[in-house]
Amino acid sequence: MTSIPRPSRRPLLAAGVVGALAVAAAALLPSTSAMAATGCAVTYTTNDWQGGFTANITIKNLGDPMSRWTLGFTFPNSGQRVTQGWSADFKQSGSAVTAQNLDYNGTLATGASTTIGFNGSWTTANPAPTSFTLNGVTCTGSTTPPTSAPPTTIRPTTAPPPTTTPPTSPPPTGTPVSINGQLRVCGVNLCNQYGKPIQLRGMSTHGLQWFANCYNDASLDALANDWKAELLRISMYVQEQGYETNPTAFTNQVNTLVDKATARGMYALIDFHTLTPGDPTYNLDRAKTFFAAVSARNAGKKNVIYEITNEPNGVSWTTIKNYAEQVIPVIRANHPDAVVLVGTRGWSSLGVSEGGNSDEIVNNPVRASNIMYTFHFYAASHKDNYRNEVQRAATRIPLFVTEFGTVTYTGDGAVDTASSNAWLDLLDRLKISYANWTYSDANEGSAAFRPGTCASGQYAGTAPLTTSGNYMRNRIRIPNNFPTS
Ligand code: IDC
Repeated sequence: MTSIPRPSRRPLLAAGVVGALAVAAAALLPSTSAMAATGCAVTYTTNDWQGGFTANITIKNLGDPMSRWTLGFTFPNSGQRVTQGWSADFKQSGSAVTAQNLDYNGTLATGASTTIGFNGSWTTANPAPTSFTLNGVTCTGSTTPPTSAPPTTIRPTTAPPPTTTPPTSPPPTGTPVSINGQLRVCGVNLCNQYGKPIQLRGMSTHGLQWFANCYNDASLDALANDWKAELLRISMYVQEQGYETNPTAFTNQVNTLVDKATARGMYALIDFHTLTPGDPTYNLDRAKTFFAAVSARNAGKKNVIYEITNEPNGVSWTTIKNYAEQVIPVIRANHPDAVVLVGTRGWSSLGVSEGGNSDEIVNNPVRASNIMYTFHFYAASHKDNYRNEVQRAATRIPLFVTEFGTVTYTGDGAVDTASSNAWLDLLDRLKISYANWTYSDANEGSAAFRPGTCASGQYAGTAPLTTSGNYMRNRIRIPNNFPTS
């Protein structure tokens, strides 16, 4: 990989637009009639950059309990579009937008709130909508913050109650999957079942065609219990004696490893490991066949994530996007709520290794929801200019580091500790999930185990580890305190 250094640029981040506040007639006025209780409060905030934005919407039901809901609003400006929504089914017609509840969040008790959101684009300006409806009832009130102080008579006259420190709760017990459940993309983050951003940390297999003897109950026990990893990336090469030589056998091997990850409460990332040729379209038919099979087989699982192409290279972003828009529906037809990951241009470098950057994705995102874009790096080869681009992109698109090495991009060489630290500190801070290349005993610097380890069958502890393995085990073992409410 070559890199073209670019000046680091910062996104134009406008302060959040503060939108509608509480707007329940019933709550604000003295009750004078026995009308059915309807009312809602909506908060609409955005983070804006040139041409795009992320919106978060909190809906509070101030009326009778409801079991399903549809939020409606109209964009003031004709250039405003919803591009990718989450936690609701968004539809747009002209400037009018509706967002309908999903299966899991339709019930809203009186006083209950739910939060939904979307990524959007705009052309000339991005003003907040001026009114919202919930099940057709207008959430009355202003969408701009009050400009004058409310009447003093409704201000509290006593000092607020003393603050009490909430009891510190012990870290949640359970496996990563039992704690976090079904994941979904929320804004630029990966969120758990409580809608809270999390980071998954784990390891990637090497090519299954070469290192099948490294993936068994003993090695996966070590990964789950000794390394305390949350994620196993299952790297199924398509060429190089991989999938194309025996689709059924490789599909079965992937499914067996999904089951082993599931049994240990880890997330399983199914990697369709395209590499050479770099045009994913070359493998489009194989991808459709493979993903139809694995998504049907694993549809009932909460812990499966799909990576539809490893490292596109030598092709345009448009080609990758076109591939993604053909493969994602195949997965969604069977496994509608699974997170799907899309490789990026230049060996999943967000385009940087081919002289580009993430603007091409921001300006032309894949038309699908609940997806993330992948970024790969090798710490001894890829440094500040790549880190700057990740930092810049991370405010605008959801990122997942499905592969990285502590060494050079050849997969070999010495561990670059300084650069690896800089990378992992950045990913931790941004809550970007990662898988390290590789959980294998390949005779190369990126492998976690010394050659011969897999034949010996002893994986736990530090004795079998290489420098890279020891480094990664220490990083991954750091407790990950997942939010549970
Ligand atoms: C490398 C392996 C190496 C193998 C080679 C074959 O480490 O043993 O001979 O693939 O193709 C990637 C790829 C990944 C590479 C890795 C290191 O996704 O397949 O593995 N790498 O070169 N992208 C950047 C680096």
